[in-house]
Amino acid sequence: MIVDFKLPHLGENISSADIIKVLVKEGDKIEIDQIIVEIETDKATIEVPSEVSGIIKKVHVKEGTKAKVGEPLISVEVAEEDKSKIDKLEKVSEESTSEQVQLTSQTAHTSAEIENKKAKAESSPLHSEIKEVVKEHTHMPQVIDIPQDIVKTIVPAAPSVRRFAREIGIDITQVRGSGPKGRITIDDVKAYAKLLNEQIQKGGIVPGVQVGISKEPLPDFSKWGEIERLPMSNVRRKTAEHLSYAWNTVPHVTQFDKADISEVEKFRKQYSNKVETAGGKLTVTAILLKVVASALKIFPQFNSSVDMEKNEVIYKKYINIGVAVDTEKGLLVPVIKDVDKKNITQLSIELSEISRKARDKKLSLEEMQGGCFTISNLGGIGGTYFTPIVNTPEVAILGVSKSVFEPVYVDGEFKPRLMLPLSLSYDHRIIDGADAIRFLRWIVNALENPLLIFLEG
Ligand code: CAO
Repeated sequence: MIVDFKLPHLGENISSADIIKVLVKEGDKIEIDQIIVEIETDKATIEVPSEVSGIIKKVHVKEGTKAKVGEPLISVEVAEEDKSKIDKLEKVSEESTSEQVQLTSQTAHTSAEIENKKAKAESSPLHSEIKEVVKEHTHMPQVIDIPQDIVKTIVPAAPSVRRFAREIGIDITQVRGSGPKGRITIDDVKAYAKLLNEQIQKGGIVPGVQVGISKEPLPDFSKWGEIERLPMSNVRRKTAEHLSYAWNTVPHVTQFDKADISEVEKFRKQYSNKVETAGGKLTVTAILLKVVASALKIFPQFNSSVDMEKNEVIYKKYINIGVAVDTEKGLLVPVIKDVDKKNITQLSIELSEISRKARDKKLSLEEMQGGCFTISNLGGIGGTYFTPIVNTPEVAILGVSKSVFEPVYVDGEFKPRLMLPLSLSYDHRIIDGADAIRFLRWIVNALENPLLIFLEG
């Protein structure tokens, strides 16, 4: 049986993508989840995995060209054992809407057949059970408002799985994938839906569901003057949704402090040429990455996540730090992996690379995932202090503002010292105020006495 594997739906307002790399050729035997092409939208570079295994009969796209959503990427002669997978995909009404279909057999389906399948999927006990739960709770003053298409580009799930989630009212971004590379399966969605049901019954907090917040209708702004309505970019919509979720679910506290970075600045100036020759830019952000990595080792609760469903705290044994990057499209947070194992020159090079990639829209999904803690440095632009929002499921974020010379009382006299304002926002469910100020003080001390990193970090 030959199936066409088509370019999946990529999000609202995205009708096509650039084909960056074609990683397969005719005659290749491919496996499920094997990456077949790399595409680029205005948001990021995305690897498109196959949903079928078999022999490639035809490759329909070429590198450097554009493909429309729904256009066939490859035709595959599907292996026998894959037929059940296709059946399963069809069962969840992959073909039940008039929207783009990613996987279709060459056998045409009549609209009556499609309607039949849709009715079948919708009458399945799980489908109606979950719909019922969602419906039952929508009369409450709450929002079960789960925009799906914004994040399709960064959620590793097949369109059929996304569609299934959407049909039963589940926010797929909240579902943890158990498949290869964190891929979300239909079973993951069902398990999450079950959990959601249980949590709603218990009255608990459910990720992705904002309980107790009613929508306020917007006034008609045009009554007071000219207005213009423009669609939000994907990055902006995703940021808005993620930050609202973080703000609504995390009890935030922000702690402020100041570090005297006069000596760090001398070091930075002294070695900036050397680092530049190596391909990086020695900035306060690169130095902070090193300092924060040491602090996370000493204060492991800052390198954790909270699992309220299981009443557990997850401690991570690795140190990956996200850096907020201001781009034309909005805020992106690429993640530098294993920061504790890299020196400041390596971190400077990597930081320069990922910020460039973020601004050039070249970040891969992998480069934006797996963060343990975030640094947000607005100091290059200005400002004294700010209150950053914790980048959930992380539990703390360090905001950095502009360093300025201030008179500081040292050894009986005022001296001009370069002072760096720091703002630490943290999740008060897991971090107490005393822990937060100890953590921030350690960072300040390490910036003022970098040997502390070798002594304790
Ligand atoms: N105080 C004073 N000067 C600072 C500074 C600070 N805290 N941080 C950076 N600078 C200076 C740098 O030294 C550099 O000066 P020169 O060009 O004279 O060398 C200049 O500002 C620009 O720095 P940079 O941006 O090139 O380098 P960086 O490594 O410090 O920052 C990055 C990288 C990605 C963090 C930054 O470019 C950026 O995008 N910041 C915005 C982050 C953001 O939007 N956060 C808000 C998120 S909402 O919580």
